Order: sequence, then structure tokens, then C-alpha cells
Amino acid sequence: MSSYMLYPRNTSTRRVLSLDGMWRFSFDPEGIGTEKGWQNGLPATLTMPVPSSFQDYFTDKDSREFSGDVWYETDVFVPSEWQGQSINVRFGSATHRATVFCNGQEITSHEGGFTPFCAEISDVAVYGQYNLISVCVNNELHEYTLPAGNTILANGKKRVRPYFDFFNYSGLQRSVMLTATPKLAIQDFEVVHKSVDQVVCTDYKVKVDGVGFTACDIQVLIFDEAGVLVAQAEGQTGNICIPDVKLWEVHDAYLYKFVVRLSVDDEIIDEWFDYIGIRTISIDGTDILLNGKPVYLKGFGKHEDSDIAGRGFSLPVLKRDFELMKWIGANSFRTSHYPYSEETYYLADREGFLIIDEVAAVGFMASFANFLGQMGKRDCFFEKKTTPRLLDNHLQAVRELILRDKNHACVIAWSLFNEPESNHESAYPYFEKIFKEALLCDPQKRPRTFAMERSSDFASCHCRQLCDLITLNRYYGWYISGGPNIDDAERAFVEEMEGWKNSGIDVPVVFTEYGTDTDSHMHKLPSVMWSQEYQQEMLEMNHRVFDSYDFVKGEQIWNFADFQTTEGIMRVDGNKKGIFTRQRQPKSAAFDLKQRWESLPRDYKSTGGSK
Ligand code: BDP
Repeated sequence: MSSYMLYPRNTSTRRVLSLDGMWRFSFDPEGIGTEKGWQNGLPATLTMPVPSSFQDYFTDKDSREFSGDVWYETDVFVPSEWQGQSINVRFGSATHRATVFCNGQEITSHEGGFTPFCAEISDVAVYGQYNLISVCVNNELHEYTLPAGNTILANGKKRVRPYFDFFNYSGLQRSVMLTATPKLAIQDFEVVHKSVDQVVCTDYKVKVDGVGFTACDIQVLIFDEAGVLVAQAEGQTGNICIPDVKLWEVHDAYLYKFVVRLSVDDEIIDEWFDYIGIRTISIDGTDILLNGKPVYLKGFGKHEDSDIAGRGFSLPVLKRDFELMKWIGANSFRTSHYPYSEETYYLADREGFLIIDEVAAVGFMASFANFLGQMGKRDCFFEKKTTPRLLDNHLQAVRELILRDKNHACVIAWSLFNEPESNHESAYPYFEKIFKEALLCDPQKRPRTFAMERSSDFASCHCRQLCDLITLNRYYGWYISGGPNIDDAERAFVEEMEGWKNSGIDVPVVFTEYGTDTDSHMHKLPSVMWSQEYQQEMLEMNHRVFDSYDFVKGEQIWNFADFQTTEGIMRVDGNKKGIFTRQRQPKSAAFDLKQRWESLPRDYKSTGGSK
């Protein structure tokens, strides 16, 4: 399966056809679809755009809140000239799990809603004809799934209780493609960039699927942005030094085209390419170094979320988001709280943005509860009987994330959890396994971290020594001493920061969340919580504290834009902590941020990088 994690490309040996469009769709509340033979054709059908979340189209609550199985189907023409090749239906994601059928026959299942997978139909497809592709997608949440939550029965209907603060959007939310690749094919490609004597060179490795090749059959060609061949190498592994290499930089991206070729007796058997930025990333003391030079992170925690399509992939929304991030002077974001669509990383590579790439390990707290779904439970999350199953799913999610994203220049760190219960000693063995897996999987050995909730700090966190950089989610002035008590919030914040300082912190600290819910229509002088003026004041206070500590090497506000959540007394049609509205228009604070971020130097507060 892993061979097809490579992003699908049309090349001299490969074909990709988009299966995006209007699919047929059915709810299966009783989960009887397979038993009733729905894989041979859906009984009554609605229609559903792919990619998109299925929730926000309908006008009744039961459809929006639906938990359980939903079915998608479409007819796919498989050209007869593709016979003899490996034919796959590739899903950018299926949230949160899916079983795929071709002409009624079960092909594969996949757990985890935010990474791609393939259903190989080579032996089942009828060539030169239309084939029925059916997918049963399930969106239930459990304490052993990523993200975590539970599913209950309410009035005979399944309902999810997310242990996290975003709507449980689901379905086929990313593009679906039909691919044809040779039977003997390039399975994977990886690059590691290293600086030796001020020159950055690239080690590469090619994995081949199938039999009947020798190492000398592999060729890697590198073209610059003008299309000129600038370097090449032969063999399954190698080292390439591009003369006068142009490094990939923040807001100054340069991408080389790496063409990988597999030949037998001088005949090209397979060819695949990717656009790759060459850069190094490391941590040196409390500095984050990109190409050996310190960089201060400015940006956001985001969500894949917009009107109507929900979490459905949308190129227009993606484009608008990047334009806004450029306008405001941001240079980075975290893919909170799950891996985003592959196209997001390609655009970040193109635009020179830095990404903290997050696994969907969110909702992993019980004794304090980081969201309402599990309020009131008391045992540590990592002591549950479901933990072994959760650990398996989590390890798999880490593997799939890194397999997919390992070559992106934009990815500078892995975030392996959001706000887990790390203040309990029983968490450590679990964390250690996850951190080890990330190190093992990543050829570039990027820094690893997890976003810490307030209950985990310099003294209480049992897992922080595993982190290469510390990322903190802090709500001083909102959940802690908000409104008229903002002075207390500042004092408490400084007290915490003194604690970090006195703990001898020797890695960078990046704030990955801070912010206030803000109504985009509300102005008030003097400010009150929820007004735009309060958002401005609260950010100003937070920035004052950040600016006082040299080990703080980044600020990523919660959130880029307002986003949808489960209904509740703490949310007004969603979370309103956006600096932009859900329709991507600025609130007042956006103009302050623009001023601040445009004036902060790239190496703000650096201690001088060397590596
Ligand atoms: C943090 C969570 C984030 C929430 C945010 C909030 O990491 O998902 O949306 O709080 O409350 O705890 O706005």
C-alpha cells in the first residue's frame, strides 16, 4: 500500500484521472449496508460532492449530526490500454475510516481520517468499461481513535461526543484519483539535506516495488526552475551536490524538480517527479535554525474549515488563506489538529511557509478534560484499558504522516499530540514510544514536540524532556483571568515564564495557541471580553510577555479564522478566536498583527546560530 503514498503525477509511465465530482450517497444509520449488499448498488440515493464534508448541505439536524456509516458510490471507467498495470483508487483521506469495494468486491479498509490510502483494483476491474466503486465511511469517535471522543446512543440515534473543540466533519473530504502505475514501480523516494563546509548536498534513497531491477537502473535528475538539468546521479541511494545550490528560504522558496527514473535495458519502466526545496532545519540551544540561520515563527494554528464544504478540500479557500497569511506578515502555521490536505504542503513549499505538522492525537486528556465531551472523568487518559489499541492507531498515524510529508521543505517539526495528559507519570512510556517512532520514520530527523495545555508546565509535565522544542498553548486573559482581571493574567503569565526560565530551559519555546473569542461585529470602549478591542488588548499583553523572554522563539495565534465546533454554551455558532472571520475577512486585531509581524526581524531574539 505504501507505494502509492507518493503524490500521484502524470508522467511518461503513470496516469492520474480525477474522480472528484458528484457521487451517489446514502446514510446507513443501522449499519446494515454490507449485509444488504449496498456494495452492489445503493438502494435510495442522494448526491454528494467529493471532496467535501457531508454535514452542511442538508437542512435538518439529523443529517448534520449523523454518526455511523455513510456510503458513497460512483462509476469509474478503466481504460483497456491500462491492462497489465497497477490500477488504484487513491483517496486523499476518508474521515475517519473506510472500506472500499470494486464491483461489489471488498478491496481494502483504512483507519484514520487524514492520510491517503489506496484500493488496488487491478485484478477486479473490468477494463474498457465502467466499474462500480463503493465506499462505506464511518465517522464514529472512540477513546482508541485519533481524534478521541466517544459515541453514544441518544433517542435511538448514534451521536458523537468529541473530546476536542472542532466539528466532527467527515466523509470523503479530499480528492479521489484513479491511478495507473507500472507493476515494477518507484515505491518511495526520500531526501535528506546536509550542510558540510557551508555547502548543502542531498542524500537520496529510492525504494522500488517489484522484482527484476538492479541498482544501476535507477537515475535521479534534478532540474532548476528554468528547466535546466543541474545535477544527476545513479543508483538506489546517493549523494547529489547541486553546483551553486539555491536554498529554500522563508518567503523565498526555490524548488528543484527531482525526476526519478527506473530503467531496464535502457528502457524507462517508471518515472515520477516531485518539486523539492533544499534546506536544513535544526535546533541550536534556544534557536530554531533554517539553513543555519535563526528564524522566529509568526503565524497561526489553523483548521481546514469553511462555509458549506466544512472540512472539504477547497483550492480557493487554500489560496485565500495563503494570501491573507502573506498580507499579515506570517511565516508559519501549525496543522492543528490533524494532517492537512497534501496540496496545502505543496503550496507552503511554493510560498516559503514553515509548518509544524500535527498528528490527529487530540482529546487525550481525562482527569482535567480539555473539552466538554469528557468532563468529569478522573483517571489519567493513558491508563485506560483501550490504550494498547490507541497506541497502535497513533503509531500508524505517525508512520503515515511522516511517510507522506517527509520530503516537504515546509515541514520543520512534528507535533505528536495536542494537549495530552502529560502531567501524569503514567503518560511517559506511551509518549516515549510515539517520539521514538517519529525519529525512526523521519529521514530528516526533524524536531519533535507536542502542544502543552496549561496543566503541563516546567514542573508538572512528565514528558517535556522528549521534546526538541517546547510548544505551549496558553490562554492568559481568556480562560485564565479574563476581562477586568487581565492584570492578574499578566502577573500569572510572568510567574509561569519565570518558572520556565529558572528551570534552565535550553530549547526554544514557541506559543502554539493564545487568543480570545471575538465577535467580528462587536466594538466596545472600554473593552469587554468578546469585543474586538479586547482581542487587541489581550494580544498586546501576551506579546509583552513573549518579548521579555529570549527563549521564546515563536508565536502562533489561536486561530487563523473562526471555525465550526459542536454546539454548546461556550460556543456561538463555533469558535470565534479567529483573527479573520470564517469568510476570511479581518478583525481589528489583524491590523495590529500586521504591524508587529512586519517589523519583527527574521532572527528576532536569536542568540546567533552556527549550524
Ligand atoms: C485549546 C485547544 C483548541 C481549542 C482552544 C479553544 O487546543 O483545539 O479550540 O483551546 O478553547 O485547548 O479555543
